[in-house]
Amino acid sequence: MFRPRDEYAEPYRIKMVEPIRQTTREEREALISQAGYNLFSLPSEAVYIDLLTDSGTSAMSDAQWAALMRGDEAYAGSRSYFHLKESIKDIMGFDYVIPTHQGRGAEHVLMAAMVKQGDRVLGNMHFDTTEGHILLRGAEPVNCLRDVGYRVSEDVPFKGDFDLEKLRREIEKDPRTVPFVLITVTCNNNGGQPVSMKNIKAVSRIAKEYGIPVFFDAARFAENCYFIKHLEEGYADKSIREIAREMFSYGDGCTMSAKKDALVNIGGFLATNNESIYRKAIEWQIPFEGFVTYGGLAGRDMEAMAVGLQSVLDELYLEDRIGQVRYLGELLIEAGIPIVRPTGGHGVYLDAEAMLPHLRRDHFPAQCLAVELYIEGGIRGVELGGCAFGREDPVTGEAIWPELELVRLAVPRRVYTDRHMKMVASALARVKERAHEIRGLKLTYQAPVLRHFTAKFARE
Ligand code: PM9
Repeated sequence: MFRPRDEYAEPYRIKMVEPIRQTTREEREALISQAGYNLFSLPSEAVYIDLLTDSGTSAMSDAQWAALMRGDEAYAGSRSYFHLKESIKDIMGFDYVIPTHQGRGAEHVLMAAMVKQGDRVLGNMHFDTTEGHILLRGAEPVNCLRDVGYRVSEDVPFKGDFDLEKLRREIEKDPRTVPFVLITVTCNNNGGQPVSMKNIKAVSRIAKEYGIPVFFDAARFAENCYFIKHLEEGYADKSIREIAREMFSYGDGCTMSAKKDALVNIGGFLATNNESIYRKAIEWQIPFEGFVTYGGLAGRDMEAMAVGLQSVLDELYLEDRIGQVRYLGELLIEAGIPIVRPTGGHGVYLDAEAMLPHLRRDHFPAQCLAVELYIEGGIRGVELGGCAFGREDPVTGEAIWPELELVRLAVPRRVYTDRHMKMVASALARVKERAHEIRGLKLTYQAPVLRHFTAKFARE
């Protein structure tokens, strides 16, 4: 299935480094308190190992740095736009391409073109920015993940799959209110869990019965294809490129945050085969992102994306990248830390409720755990729990809690070594020893949408 990690090494040489510094525990205590116990408010220089996100944090290859120099900075008709378009057509098969400044730009353009008040956007599990954009359109985000996807310790493959019965039930409530179905590959909220080809094919067939378009959130498409190759019958002998081609053939288009699997530091796009969706979307792209052939990006960014999209298909790269995430997971399991099983593509997710069982949901256990890991080792993760996905009922004002209360340790691509992973595991083992002493947090400030980015907390 997967080659053991000690049978291979990184399939690259490192020829540029960025020094990082360590802070003292006292410094970290003061900094996190000044930051209102929100890790987004920390200066990155006060972080030793930054696992806040795998987004925009990848190390680019020599080929990508060289591509930057070829960027054509023309406002209209940039050569770099056509390179990007060719790369997307080659891998995904989509003809129409709208570059955007990053993934949420693509989400904005797609939602503005297709979603109206009262609609329901169905998905396996929408990510936070996706959910935010749906809510901003006055529509409802509906997750149709199968139940096992919420069961943290159950070690079964493809926990990103849709519950097909639920999908059909939701469509049948009123198909006219479903502008499209969105398949997020891999599923970020519940562990970077992949979606199987079988499930993707079935979702597409059901949506087509009702004439509903299917889009992918393709942020981590290559990681998803790697899991299909290794875990799904019939794909072992296919290349990642062939698997990607088949996967995208079941959809009408995709949004993509290129900051993940296009291995760049900024960028995104909307791509589709549907000309009328494309025409509607550019009406929003031009005022909000920029002209059709640059969409908020420099020509050089589009060149680096065009190259990154091709190089992410390299199986040795994917083996090393996903192998490192699994390695961190194994270290944590050995240390008795409860994590989402199996490990997914881009990070290890800690089960904060299991680790801090004495805290209530309104103590924000995942936020507490993320704060303690920072204080312990200067390691920054991100809360994906009651703060990121909780909401207040607009009528009653009561808290609505999400199913999961997780801390994600997202591993940037080609940035940290396995020794960094060992440091993370030992810091967490120390947090575990004093877990029963950890106090809750209370929310002192929240924005109406995407509150976790700017929330402030105080210690209980
Ligand atoms: N994801 C992440 O860390 C960055 C923002 S939250 C710290 O996982 C999916 C599946 C994502 C995603 C961003 C976006 C938005 C869309 N879909 O960040 O706007 O994981 O490029 O992409 C983040 P942008």
